[in-house]
Amino acid sequence: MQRSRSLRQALRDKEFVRIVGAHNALTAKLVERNGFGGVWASGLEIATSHAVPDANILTMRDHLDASGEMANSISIPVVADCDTGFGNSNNVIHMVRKFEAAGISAVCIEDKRFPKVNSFIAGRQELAPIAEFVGKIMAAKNAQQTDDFMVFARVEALIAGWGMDEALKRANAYLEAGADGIFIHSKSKTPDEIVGFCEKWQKRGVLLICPTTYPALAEDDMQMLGVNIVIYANHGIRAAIKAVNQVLAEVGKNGIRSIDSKIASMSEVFELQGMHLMKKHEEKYLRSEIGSVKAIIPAAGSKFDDSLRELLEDRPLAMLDIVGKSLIQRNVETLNSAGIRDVNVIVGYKGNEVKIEGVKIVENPDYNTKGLMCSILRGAKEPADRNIIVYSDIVFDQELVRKLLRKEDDMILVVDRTYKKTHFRNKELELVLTARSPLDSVRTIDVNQSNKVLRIGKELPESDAHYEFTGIACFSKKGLGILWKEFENAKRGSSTAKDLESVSFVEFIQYMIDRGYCVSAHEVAEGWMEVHNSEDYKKLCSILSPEHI
Ligand code: SPV
Ligand code: MG
Repeated sequence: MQRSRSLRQALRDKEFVRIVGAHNALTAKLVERNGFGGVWASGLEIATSHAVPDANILTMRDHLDASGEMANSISIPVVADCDTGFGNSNNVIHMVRKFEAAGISAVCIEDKRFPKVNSFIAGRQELAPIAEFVGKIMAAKNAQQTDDFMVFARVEALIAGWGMDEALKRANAYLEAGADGIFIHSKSKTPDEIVGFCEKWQKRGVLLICPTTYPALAEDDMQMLGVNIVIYANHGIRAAIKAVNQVLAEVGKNGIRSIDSKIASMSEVFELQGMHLMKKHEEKYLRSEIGSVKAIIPAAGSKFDDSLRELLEDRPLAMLDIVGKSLIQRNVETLNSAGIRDVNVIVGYKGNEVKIEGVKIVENPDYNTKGLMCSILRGAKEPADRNIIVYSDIVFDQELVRKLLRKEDDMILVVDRTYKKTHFRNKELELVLTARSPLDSVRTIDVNQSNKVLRIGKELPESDAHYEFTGIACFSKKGLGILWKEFENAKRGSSTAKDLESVSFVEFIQYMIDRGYCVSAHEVAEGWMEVHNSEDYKKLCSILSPEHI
């Protein structure tokens, strides 16, 4: 239901509507969250938020901007406090068109002379002649475009000290001129004056009150007196002033060490901003030349080299601390800086210890019985245009990722030609034989020649191998789809489906090659390192320590 219709409908349904003052989108959102029926775009609050007097110092544009932002951020009705209408009837016509177009449900104008001053300020409280204000109401009603938009007329006779009869006379005249409701204002410290008005008014039309100075009047009594809308006009901003002052005073004295429990959490702040929704939009709409990109990091396994045992007592390898930052955090940051936001981490062994923000965690409870291939496929649901798979025990630089993303082949493995120089690493390497030999030179350029993987695996004899697989691969949407399909077909067709579930990534890649699929090799000689054992670990820490950098 449209917002303006919902306010009119609520009044038609004889609902008692509570509206609360706000001065911007954030405060309007807080009003909505607390279950109120609408927002009062308060002139006092908007002026205060600009640190100027509530005395028509701000322009109509200032009020319109603030009220429009409020309407834009919430779905409950906004009633805009439009002071005296920002001028004469001509200004009122312009005002109604603008406020209605901005999604405001109702405007309220008051029968004081321009420039007005806030009703609680002693001294100058000049009333406009009745005829002049009646003209404004007629102008406003004729200017509105939709039937549901409402114009409320505010009677300031009690504020100005002109007495009850004058207040009733004015209220009647404004209702007759077409006002959709009368806002009767009082600055009395007790409810008596308003009660007196209500009794004489006898429910002649929609009635609004603003009990700032007479808070003792209970809502039940208001309803019995025929009040339809109560305006709690300024409690939000007064709460904010007090809370901000208290917190800042404490911060001034003691710093921020023990302040967190007294302020909103950052996640609450992001929630109010709508960050969650923005992230969803990003996934859907933020596209680059290469289309959408997803990263998959299988980090479920429980195996690691004995030399790392001491460092990994309470955590999986992905959480290995490298100079104050976990291995996985470093990799996620690298992927993010290469423009990849959709990062999926598959966890299993000590999965609860994988604490990292901004990624999707995918659980693999079968990490003990199922192999790497199963883990990867868990994270590969809903493939993107390009899908990067990265082992969790390596680090790499963003340039490598960027280059890889520029390649168009459907299945690409990043292979390193320098492995022979480092093969003392005492590790079973995943070796690779390709159709073309490595670029056999120290200095070389990437000529973007494609090379085809012929064989891959730990069993490949070193004498036959050209490269080592780095643990980084890239699949197009089509390539990943084929991988999925072949895995499912193999499971279905094979009498050894159980073995298939424990298959490693490179074992399945060899299976794909054997079935005639083309897997390309992207050759590198730098840009990545593994953390296989404590030697690797120490080397990496020294490279990444601030002194080294
Ligand atoms: C406002 O909130 O700006 C009002 C109500 O007009 S009052 O401050 O009570 O006049
Ligand atoms: Mg006001």
